[in-house]
Amino acid sequence: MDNKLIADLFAEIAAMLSLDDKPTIRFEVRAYQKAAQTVSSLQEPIEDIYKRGGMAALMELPGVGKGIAGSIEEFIKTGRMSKYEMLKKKYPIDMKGLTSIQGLGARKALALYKALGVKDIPTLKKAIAAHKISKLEGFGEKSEEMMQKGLDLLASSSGRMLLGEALPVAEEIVSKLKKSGLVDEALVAGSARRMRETVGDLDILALSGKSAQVMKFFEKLPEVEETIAEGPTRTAVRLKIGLNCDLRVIPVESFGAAVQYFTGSKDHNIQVRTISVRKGYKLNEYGLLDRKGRIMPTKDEEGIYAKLGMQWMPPEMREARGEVQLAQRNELKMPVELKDIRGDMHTHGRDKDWNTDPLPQMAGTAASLGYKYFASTNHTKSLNVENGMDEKQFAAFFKQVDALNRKLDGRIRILKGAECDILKDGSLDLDAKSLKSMEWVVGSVHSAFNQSEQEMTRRVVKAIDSGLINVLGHPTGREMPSRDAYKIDLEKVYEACERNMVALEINAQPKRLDLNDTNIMAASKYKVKFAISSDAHRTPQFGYMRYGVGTARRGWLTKDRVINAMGLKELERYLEI
Ligand code: DGT
Ligand code: CA
Ligand code: CA
Ligand code: ZN
Repeated sequence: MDNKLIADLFAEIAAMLSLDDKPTIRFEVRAYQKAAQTVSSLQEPIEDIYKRGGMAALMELPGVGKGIAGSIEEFIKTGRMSKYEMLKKKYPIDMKGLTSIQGLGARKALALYKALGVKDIPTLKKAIAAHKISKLEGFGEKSEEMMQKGLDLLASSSGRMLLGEALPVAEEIVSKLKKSGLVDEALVAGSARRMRETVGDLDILALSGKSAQVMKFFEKLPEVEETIAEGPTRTAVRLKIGLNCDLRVIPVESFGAAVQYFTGSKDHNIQVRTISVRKGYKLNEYGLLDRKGRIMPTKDEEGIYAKLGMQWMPPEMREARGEVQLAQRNELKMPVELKDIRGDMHTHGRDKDWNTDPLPQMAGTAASLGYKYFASTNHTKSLNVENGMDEKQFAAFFKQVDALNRKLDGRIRILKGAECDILKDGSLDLDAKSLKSMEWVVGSVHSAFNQSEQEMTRRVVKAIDSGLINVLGHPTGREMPSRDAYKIDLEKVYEACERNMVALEINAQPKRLDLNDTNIMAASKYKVKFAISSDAHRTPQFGYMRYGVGTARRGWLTKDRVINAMGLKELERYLEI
């Protein structure tokens, strides 16, 4: 019997009791709090004490009276505590889940339940997203922020991690392995190679004959927190960023098969294996074996797909969504690539907005990436926290953009635009004259996320139908891990976009990736174009583009659908600017 288990139950009982306003209950609350302390600080299992001296022995413990001793006895005998269960019925709260969030104790959790009906992590997320907690007495903006951080932390420590946080670390490890001189080849496989928006763990493969040395080198890397399991072919570690990472060292004759196998996905692999069986082969992580069980050496995965009579396909497409069948018929179209991207259609930056880098710096970075153009799309006036501008301020700002464009002298062109708020009722945050003067307008929802599906759909469709926006920014509004997509009928949105020649954004911010892969696939059935955009607020964030492209590729999006895969001339023609 775990003392902590009982102590936690008592603490929770105390918290639930404290919700009652009756003054007499205070004694009981204090008693349970005290009992929780006593039990958790005991040096021996409470069960042993009970077995030795029964109820009497329990009641000798400080703060334990007859009632509480009875609860302990009941729990030891039956594994249940009726006092707890009774209160739990009254307050149906996932206390364990909620209190696992840093900055949220049982008392606060119960207060949130009473005031806002928060009963578990999903309802807490909703309350935070709707900014309900900051308005609550005794909570405020700070504690809402704290809870948001706690949620993020929880997601990153217990569950899956954002690709944008995990992939750079994986690539750093791979690069160090390559520089070590111990491996002939190394790469990131698994979900990270497939550019899934979140990863459960990292899978790194190395081609080397010096397995023991490679493993030793790997375990000593500064990114590694501790070794979990160690072996000649696989070593598993916990990384400091709070994610597990497997390293597998593979001999040359198996490398192609291993890359294919460990890239996955599992469902894709199962389909591919069926094909190999039909051909009389056997495919596993060690190799592709012929009818006689001999390894057919394939140094890369292209060789595997070729021997199976299939097109090779990018890892992003390997999710068993029909790619295997198309590849067999040689009908798979290759998706857009990072090198196809010529510009960025959603960026922030001006010197009076301290959340961003100044525009000249943004332009410098965009040019250094080889971009031919990018759209400056700062926030509009109703977004106070983001220093949104009104019509006049935009006009003045665009004079600066003109001057900068002249100075840049064709090295790169900055398009004058805005990320215009779509207000609650679907109207736009700037007047039509101001919006018409712009070359590229992103329309985005940044408020009132909790509207009904009908309201939200009507709101967004109205904005698309206004004829004043060029692209719908982050169309579902989700922010991983804490904010889910708002309720909206996306089919109606796609239809409206088709009707008005409004593009859909694939926002590349790692926490957004919005539209996501499956939505991109669904939207592609309509005659719509897409803008893959970094939404950079600072220069390094231009680098988020790869996650947007990865998501587009997961959605099988081809280059001809992507606005910012156009050259500058083509784009100018398209936009009639
Ligand atoms: P994750 O880590 O949850 O983000 O997703 P993955 O895809 O990285 O999955 P993981 O790390 O469990 O395994 C890496 C790859 O190994 C996976 O994508 C495909 C392959 N694999 C793992 N288990 C199986 C299996 O039972 N059958 C087959 N065919 N392949 C598997
Ligand atoms: Ca993995
Ligand atoms: Ca793994
Ligand atoms: Zn933005």
